[in-house]
Amino acid sequence: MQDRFLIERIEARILDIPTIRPHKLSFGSISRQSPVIVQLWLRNGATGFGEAATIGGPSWNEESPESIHHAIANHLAPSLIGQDGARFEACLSRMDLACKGNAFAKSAVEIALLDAVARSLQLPVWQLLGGKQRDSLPLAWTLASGDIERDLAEAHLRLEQKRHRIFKMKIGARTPEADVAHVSEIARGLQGRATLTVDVNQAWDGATARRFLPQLIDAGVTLIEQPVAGWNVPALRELTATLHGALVMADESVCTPYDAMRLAREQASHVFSLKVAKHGGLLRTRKVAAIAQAADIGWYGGTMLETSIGSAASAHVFATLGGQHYNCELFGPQLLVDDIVTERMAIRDFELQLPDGPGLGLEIDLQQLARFDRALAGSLPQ
Ligand code: MUC
Ligand code: MG
Repeated sequence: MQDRFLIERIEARILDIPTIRPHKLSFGSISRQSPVIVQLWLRNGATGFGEAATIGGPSWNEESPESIHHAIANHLAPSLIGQDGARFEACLSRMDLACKGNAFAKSAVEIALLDAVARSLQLPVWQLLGGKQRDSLPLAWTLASGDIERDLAEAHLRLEQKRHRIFKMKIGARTPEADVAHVSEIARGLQGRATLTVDVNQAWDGATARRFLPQLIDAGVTLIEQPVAGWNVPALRELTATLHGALVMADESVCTPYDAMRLAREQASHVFSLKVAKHGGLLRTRKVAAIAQAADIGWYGGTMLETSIGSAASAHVFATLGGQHYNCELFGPQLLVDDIVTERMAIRDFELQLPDGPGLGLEIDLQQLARFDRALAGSLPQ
């Protein structure tokens, strides 16, 4: 047993951080994020931070901030205390024994573990994941205010600032006709200056998708994310085989490596949206990415709208991946009114710059953590 990496303590807290504007998706509108932040202490004195964020409580998938907190405090943390924290895979197995599923909760703990061990070794987390293959990642922004004028103003500003030139539109809440009109108007307003994608977040059935996706492609959309329900792999496969002029991306359909194997076997999508939380951590994200690569499926660096902690963790693993690459959308910090780090990752020339410091390469602002801590709400000056 390597005593110096012994896990001594793990704590989790739920934060409530408002968003800069309402963020509208097919299943609802959010005006705050409630990330669960994990802090993990090793015997050698090093600490690490991890995060799992959901969107709209348990409405994106089964886990909620409260269930994540519960799983960590009652099952995952007790399974790891006293263990050798440098044995990452063994720690994941222990968490699997203690708790079925709960991928988001496990990922928050695993990120904190890698951060703590990497800090002890004075290495960046990407070094523990195989080494980086890129220093920056092209960064998308999501237009989801629900208002065309506001969406266009946001897009123009971000183009001028050289921050984003890939824009994802959230559709599926209104009629498909209204969505096509909305996307077409945004496309006209941007006059070919940006790459346009849509995320339907499972809202359509196969017939609706077959009828309306070609109209979105005509309007200029080049990447279509999760047009049908997560379970509806037959429809996803058919769209992948028959649509021309755009790529089909699986998001809610691809969480575990077993999901990835099924989609790969059936060639049911052109691209996987990789998300550290839904895959259950950084190491398991690499496993899903390996399946994508072996099946000639591209990858895209997805987000659950995390703060800088979760976004940096995702950037670290995405930067290690090879294969066909379809950008990332780690813009969560920019959607929040404030952050919990002293300095955010830089965005330059439309790309997110990967931190190089030890661990996740971020300094956590403990005052900000306390300021947004749900359990302390009202007890501190805002
Ligand atoms: C999703 O389903 O991709 C990511 C970006 C965004 O705006 O919402 C999310 C969730
Ligand atoms: Mg999605």
